[in-house]
Amino acid sequence: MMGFFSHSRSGAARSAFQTGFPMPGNKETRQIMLTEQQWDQYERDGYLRLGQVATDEEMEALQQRMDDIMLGRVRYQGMWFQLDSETGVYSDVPAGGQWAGPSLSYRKIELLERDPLFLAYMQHPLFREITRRVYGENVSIYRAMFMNKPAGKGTILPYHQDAGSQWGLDRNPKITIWTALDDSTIANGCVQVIPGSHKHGLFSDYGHTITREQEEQYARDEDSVYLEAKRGEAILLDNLLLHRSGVNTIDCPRRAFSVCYLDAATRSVKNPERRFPVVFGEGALRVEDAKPDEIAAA
Ligand SMILES: O=C(O)CCC(=O)C(=O)O
Repeated sequence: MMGFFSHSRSGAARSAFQTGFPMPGNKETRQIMLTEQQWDQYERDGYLRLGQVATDEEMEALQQRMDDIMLGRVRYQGMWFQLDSETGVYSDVPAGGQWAGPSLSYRKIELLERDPLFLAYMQHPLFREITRRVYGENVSIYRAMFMNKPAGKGTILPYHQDAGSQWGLDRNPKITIWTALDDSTIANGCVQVIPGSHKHGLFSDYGHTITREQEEQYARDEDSVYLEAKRGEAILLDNLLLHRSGVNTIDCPRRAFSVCYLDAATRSVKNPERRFPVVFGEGALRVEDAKPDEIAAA
């Protein structure tokens, strides 16, 4: 782990500044706080481009690690895997579960907080500042998720919100930070959003996807924005923002890493004993404790 995201160790702030956070207009300005203007923009649109938070080398290591996890070269007990559909149709996505053998056709993988590289990334000082402003000192995660549109494949993800009773929480999550692990374009199924749609609140208590009528009224194509992003670009999303993504029509994958942060006081209504992994504040996971259960010999 030495040398990778060393901000998570003490001495860290210096490395984080070296890692850099290029903001629009001034690539030399190292910034780990958002300006009030950026917060206003986020509140207006429901999303905010954060720029590239990690270095190119760090991004390459995350890409490589993702492939290693999919191919079974690096294994974690209990990590959750879901293969992509064969048809591109959302209702055909197979149920998830254990690793199902080496394949680059996984659609979703969760529990990436068990991996030291991904844990270090999600604990970046900028994300610390953002989550502090939204939730305060103690922050957990609902999920740390790989979202993949495999080369020439992918499944249409219909417009939805990331909140509502199906999440089974005693309060709705507020923010997600989505990071492109590859250049993300219209051709390979980038995320598409309806700016400002978070202001409508939750479309149904059930949350998640919306009805055809709601889509016609609130998610018109002409009001949507494709969030094309360069590899490494991170985007802050309000969990109530309507968003979707399409299929990948090119022969390179469109991989992404999406972390939904929670107030650490959030509890599961189905299982009040359940504790969500804490990433900032009291009892936060430590990168040095995150270790693969198995690393296959090269
Ligand atoms: O990456 C995608 O295609 C969709 C991501 C998404 O829905 C999420 O991060 O909540």
